[in-house]
Amino acid sequence: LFLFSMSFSKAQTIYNESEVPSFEVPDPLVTFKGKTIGTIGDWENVRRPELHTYFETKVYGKIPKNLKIDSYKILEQEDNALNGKANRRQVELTFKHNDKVLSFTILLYLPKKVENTAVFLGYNFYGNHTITEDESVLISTAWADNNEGFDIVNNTLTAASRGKRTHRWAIEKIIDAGYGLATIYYGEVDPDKDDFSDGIQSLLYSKNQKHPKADEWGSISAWAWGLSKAMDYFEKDPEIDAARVIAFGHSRLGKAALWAGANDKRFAGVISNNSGCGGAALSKRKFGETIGVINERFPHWFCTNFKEFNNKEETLAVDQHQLLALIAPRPLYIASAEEDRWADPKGEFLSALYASSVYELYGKKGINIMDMPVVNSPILNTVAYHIRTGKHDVTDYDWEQYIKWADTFLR
Ligand code: GTR
Repeated sequence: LFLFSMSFSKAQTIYNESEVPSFEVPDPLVTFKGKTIGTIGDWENVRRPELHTYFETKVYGKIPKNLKIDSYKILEQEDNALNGKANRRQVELTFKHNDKVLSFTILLYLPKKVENTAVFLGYNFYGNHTITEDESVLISTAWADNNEGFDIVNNTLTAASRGKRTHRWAIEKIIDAGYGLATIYYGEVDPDKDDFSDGIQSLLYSKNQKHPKADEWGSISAWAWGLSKAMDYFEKDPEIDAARVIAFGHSRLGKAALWAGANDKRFAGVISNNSGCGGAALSKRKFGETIGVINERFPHWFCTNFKEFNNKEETLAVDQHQLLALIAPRPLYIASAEEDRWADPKGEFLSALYASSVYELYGKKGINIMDMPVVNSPILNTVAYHIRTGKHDVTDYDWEQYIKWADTFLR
């Protein structure tokens, strides 16, 4: 997919700093009507709600109803997983509405030596069984995009791809540091295709509705919803400290993690790994992927209203730094990769920098340098940032920084 995206829009894609048109981003601390915000109260009661509503109705789309977990079931559990270091649990959450049913399964590893565990929660792209060699991890039967590299044929996940994504999930490091890891195959919540007859949206349609309304949820909102429902489950699980859960996501799933953190204040923090356009990167800075390109290739990710801004980024009343600001004062980590120019590392950095004024309002330390740091030199403040060497990916280096940063506020 990534290679495809590089060639798709080669003609228009800007990869040269000198070609980036000048742009202006709106101030998080000035309301749409021009009033300057100087207090936490005004931010929380006036500015934050108007920004949230804008992102909800113009960018990602509203979640029509707060559907509760109908039931949950422990499908499998083991007290001696990962060479005896961890408990493993696979928990299926089921949702019902309008005679339709949707289930998704959370794979959980919790360190044995810790009680009331803080957890990293994040989706995976190709099934829970790809994140580990552990033979006991169940293989999802949900729809998957055909992909030879992951042995997916007839849109079905297979055992041949067990463990194929271990390099993105530093499970041992996470467990050894005393954290739990929870992951979900994102296709179980909403299959990643331009088809609104399936996925969680389909449970909540009104009579004869076949597509979300222009201001209703696309797939990113659906995935964000799923993270919040996992949180509903964590609140019932005595072994998990629901007050210390960090939403994590890479790329499109990083976009979902950010939106989940903006919607749901129960998340203690958010990590956006290479989330790019429609995630951490500024939209008005037209470097790499743009709104027009993302909406054309993935028409189902954002709400229909977002298409108004195709090639008209300047008409957006917000930009992505204000999405980041919605997470304040909770810790937020934005990570880029040097070779991931499609995601615009500088646009991701500037977004974290421009969100920082809201963190400062709360007396928290945001990004306090104006220029991007050099590669592999993380800034581990409440707003954290790094750009590492290498490609669009999640690496051990990334996880080492996330753990170090989480230790500063979750311990
Ligand atoms: C790309 C897309 C990016 C990013 C990425 C991914 O094709 O253009 O916005 O989301 O996919 O999720 O891997």
